[in-house]
Amino acid sequence: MTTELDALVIGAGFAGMYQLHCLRDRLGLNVKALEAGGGVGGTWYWNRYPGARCDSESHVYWYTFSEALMNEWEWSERYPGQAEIMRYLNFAADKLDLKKDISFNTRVTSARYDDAANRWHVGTENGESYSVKYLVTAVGCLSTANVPKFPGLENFKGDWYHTGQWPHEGVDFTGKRVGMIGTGSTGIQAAPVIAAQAKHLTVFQRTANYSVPARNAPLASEFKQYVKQNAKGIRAATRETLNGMAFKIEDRKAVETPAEERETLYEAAWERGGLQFRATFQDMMVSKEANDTAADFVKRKIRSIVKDPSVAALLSDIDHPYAAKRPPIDTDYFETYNRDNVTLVDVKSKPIVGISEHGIVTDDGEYPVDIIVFATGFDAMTGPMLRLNLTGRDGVALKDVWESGPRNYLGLQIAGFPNLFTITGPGSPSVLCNMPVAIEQHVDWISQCIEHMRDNGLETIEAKPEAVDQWVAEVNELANKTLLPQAKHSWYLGANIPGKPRVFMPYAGGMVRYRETCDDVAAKGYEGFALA
Ligand code: NA7
Repeated sequence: MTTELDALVIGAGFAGMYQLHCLRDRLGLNVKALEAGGGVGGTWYWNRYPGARCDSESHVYWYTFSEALMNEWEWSERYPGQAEIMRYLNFAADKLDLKKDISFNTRVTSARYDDAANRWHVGTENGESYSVKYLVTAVGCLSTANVPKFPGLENFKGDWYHTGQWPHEGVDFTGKRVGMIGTGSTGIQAAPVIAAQAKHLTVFQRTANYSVPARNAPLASEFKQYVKQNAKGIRAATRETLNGMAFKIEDRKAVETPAEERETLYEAAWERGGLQFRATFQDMMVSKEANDTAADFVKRKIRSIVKDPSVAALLSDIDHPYAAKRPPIDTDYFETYNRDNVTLVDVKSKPIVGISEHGIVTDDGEYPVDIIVFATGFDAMTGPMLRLNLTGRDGVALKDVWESGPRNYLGLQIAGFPNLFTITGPGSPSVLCNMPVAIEQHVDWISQCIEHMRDNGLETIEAKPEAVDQWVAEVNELANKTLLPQAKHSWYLGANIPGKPRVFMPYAGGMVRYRETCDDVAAKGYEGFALA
């Protein structure tokens, strides 16, 4: 039995939920969403590890398309935690009555374009099949967990978990020796919480990382009131910044600011906490000299917090510019290394060679542990798309089209894959932007495009190969104007996955320019797309 629909949305996180709402309630299409998880929430459904929290502040981390939703919700903390975000997304799904049109526990395993019928045939793990005109992927950027292939893991006698596939019932670390691999945003959030409960925590660090205090706190009732009264203004502010946040990147340059004044400004930003640290100077991400001033400041902070000089040296031996990898923010991360029950192991100089029955084995010997936590990240951006096994026109597989890296137009469409739209994938600002802002822009654009097609009796829209070539070149050029590609181990570059092509994947030109480009393309009759 094949279910015939106008459209199918893959995923029911922030993106899939809004896309379902737009296509069903604004355009009146016959549409469904398929979701691998047992509920809505996307990344927040899976990432239930201790300390999981959003790095965007709560007053900008929500839907802004509906005043009713904004009026009825109130966040409790400066940064929303995983459980509160799940409550919010369930609240939104219920308000919009979305769940009745979402199939949960339904993983898409194939999607094939049928040239003759101009339909997408979509298959699921459960053996269901769908035939649809429009297919929209809302699969997130960080949904394909990366568990490194360490030999011997299958023989490990303890328990192991990847942070992105965390058990719903939680993990009790009481009295346990825990080994955690990875010091990205996730490891940096998890370490203090695990250390507070476990008998011992050993952190295995390959690349030392910067982190700035988050300074999370409950929101004061005055601030909650301010958000309620200024919701529209806050929304407008997030549409005017490069990164979809409500704060502006300062106009001043680090290289033109006297050292003493610079130090005062960094100190104030450190005290304020959060991703805003990156906005202290406008040249921080384009000038190595400017960036070095921030890098040096954070490294000095690390050395002042961590009491053991050899541990402090390892933690501050950072090999990339500040924020060239996704910059973490934390609650007591560096302070955690002052605890008696925490050990740092350098696996850059002495790599992990395997897992034994009883622990983690490096070039230096065996570290016995009861539980291994893999905070080892994701096959980012392309991973979730490739896992869908997409086949376009003439039976061409996406994995072949993207063999040397992602190729698309505006990050929205792939040549040879008609009527397939991707939300916040590679080639779009996505992970360099506050995600709900990027998602709302993409979903609005896609929905208006489908409406345009319907109103004009059009059957297919497809990116032109020459538009793809130009877009890929522009994405590369914009990245190369920044320091972002200089972090050799970054998941932005695919460098965390062995064998993955090294291509800087997100669009680094900023959300404002990106939005203007997409609007301009639409205003010019969808320039760069073939419409038929
Ligand atoms: P990240 O940022 O990709 O971090 C993964 C960490 O795991 C990082 O420190 C890696 O070291 C480490 N890692 C990965 N593979 C290995 C192996 N084989 N050996 C040792 N260490 C390894 O993932 P996160 O989950 O922390 O964050 C992902 C995003 O989620 C985050 O940026 C936010 O946008 C939200 P490496 O740096 O590669 O040397």
